[in-house]
Amino acid sequence: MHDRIRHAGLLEKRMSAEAAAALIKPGMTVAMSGFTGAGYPKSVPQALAEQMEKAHAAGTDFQIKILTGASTAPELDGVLAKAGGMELRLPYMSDPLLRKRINDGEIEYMDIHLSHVAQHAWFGFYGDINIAIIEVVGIREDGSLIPSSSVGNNKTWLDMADAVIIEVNKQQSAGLEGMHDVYYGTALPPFRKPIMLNHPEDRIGQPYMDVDLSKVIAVVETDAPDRLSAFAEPDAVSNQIADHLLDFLDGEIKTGRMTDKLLPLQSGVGNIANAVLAGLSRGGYRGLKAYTEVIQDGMLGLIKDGTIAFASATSFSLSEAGIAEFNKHVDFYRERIVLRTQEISNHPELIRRLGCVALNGMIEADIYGNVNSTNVVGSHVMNGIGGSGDFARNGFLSVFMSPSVAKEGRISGIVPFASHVDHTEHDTMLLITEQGYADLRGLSPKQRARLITEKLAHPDYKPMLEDYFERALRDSYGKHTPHLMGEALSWHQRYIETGDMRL
Ligand code: 0RQ
Repeated sequence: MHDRIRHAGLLEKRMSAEAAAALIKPGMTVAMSGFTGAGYPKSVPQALAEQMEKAHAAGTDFQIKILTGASTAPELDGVLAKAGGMELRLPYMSDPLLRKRINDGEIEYMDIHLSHVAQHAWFGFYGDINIAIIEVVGIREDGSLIPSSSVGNNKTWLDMADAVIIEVNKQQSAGLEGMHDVYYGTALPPFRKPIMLNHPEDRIGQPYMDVDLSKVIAVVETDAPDRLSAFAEPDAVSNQIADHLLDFLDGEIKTGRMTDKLLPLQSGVGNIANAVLAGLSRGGYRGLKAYTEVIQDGMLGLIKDGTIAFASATSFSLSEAGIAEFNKHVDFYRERIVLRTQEISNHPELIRRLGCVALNGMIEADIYGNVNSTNVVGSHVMNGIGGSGDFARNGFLSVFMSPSVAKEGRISGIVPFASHVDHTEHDTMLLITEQGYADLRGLSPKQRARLITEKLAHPDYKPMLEDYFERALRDSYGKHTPHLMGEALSWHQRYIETGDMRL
């Protein structure tokens, strides 16, 4: 028997990616595996894109709606965006070409909290799911599926879809088997029950995914690596941000709000979050826990050196070196990592119970602490909110970090009014730039405005913010959250007109 496909019936369903892609028809809703460039189908989407291009060349429209776990890769989002084959895409994405098409107004994109996606699908908000395409490491004798390098929404897609295409990727380490915990206890209101997970390392599900074998219409074999996520080497700015976070955490330990084991860490995506995590190893912590979505290189390093004793996530997002390290020591990491469905990794009930410390990047914050994670100059989407809102709203601490300026100083990361709000002032507790940190807990709006300006703003922009706030204090319609409405977004408008927020 085939060593990766150990079920006789499914072995019979093997076919080429082209034949499997031909089963997908225009107008369908197709749900795919994949989360932060890991565990996405590698060959059927490429074959589908070719068929779409042929159809378009022949004058026939061929578009589908695509649902995933989170971001995928050029072989999925990139090729389908290029082929003009996407009518709608949700939730998180990060592919440059897809981003461009969305920002050019050619593709409808729905940005949704990652914990909401599965339940919204079950509630029927996205209509029927016609086909699920799911990458797995292998198929067991009983037909159950060994999940791949991400779990994401795969359980939901397998359960809900009318038909299923399975990609078996032999390049994924067989050592991933046993690392997953797929929870089958979710129900819909009013029948929901508490989820009995009390520690990041608790196992509440099963290592394999079930699939109704009668729904499987194709099994495709692949042999290709995940997208490799290259991270920028931590630079002076990200190291300063990490140092401010370490200072703050030391203060929390001294006041007794946390012990030196902290509370379970969540770390977002991107260069800053990755660098900050790597910086935590300088803090001298041992035996920490993580309850997070994504394991980037920085976290793998912390697990290796013992800073983090255990990490729960839904996905990996590793560089080439990170994947090599993981594959080489997979038995070590399997004892210290569990991958769950994203409805559990990002579940508000569990994040609140565990008291996560949420560490996420941001695009900009305003003087009152509203945070924009997604839309540059209020309209150009970068990646999406991902899970940052799940953790920021429900965590013990919500931390947002960014350099104080972007684009060689032409953009300030601290502005009078956020041009798009993902996390409101009610959800943000600690903001950090390389200039310092602002602890907003227990402060009123005007107190926040003074502290944010003083501690976080770049020297080029600090006098401008002080001037704005003083005039707002004097002339604002109301004095609770003083603003000059005609001027609040003028920095962004100036950037659009002159390419620089500075006067
Ligand atoms: O642009 O790529 O052209 O150089 O944004 O910025 O500073 O390298 O920071 O990689 O940490 O990303 C918010 C995007 C930050 C990320 C964001 C430009 C900047 C650069 C990247 P270039 P940095 P990071 C859980 C958590 C939302 C999702 C989330 C993110 C690029 O953290 O996607 O948190 N967060 N999920 O130049 C214009 C500004 C800018 C700006 C930065 N004010 N104006 N451009 N940039 N600030 C994980 C998941 O949910 C899956």
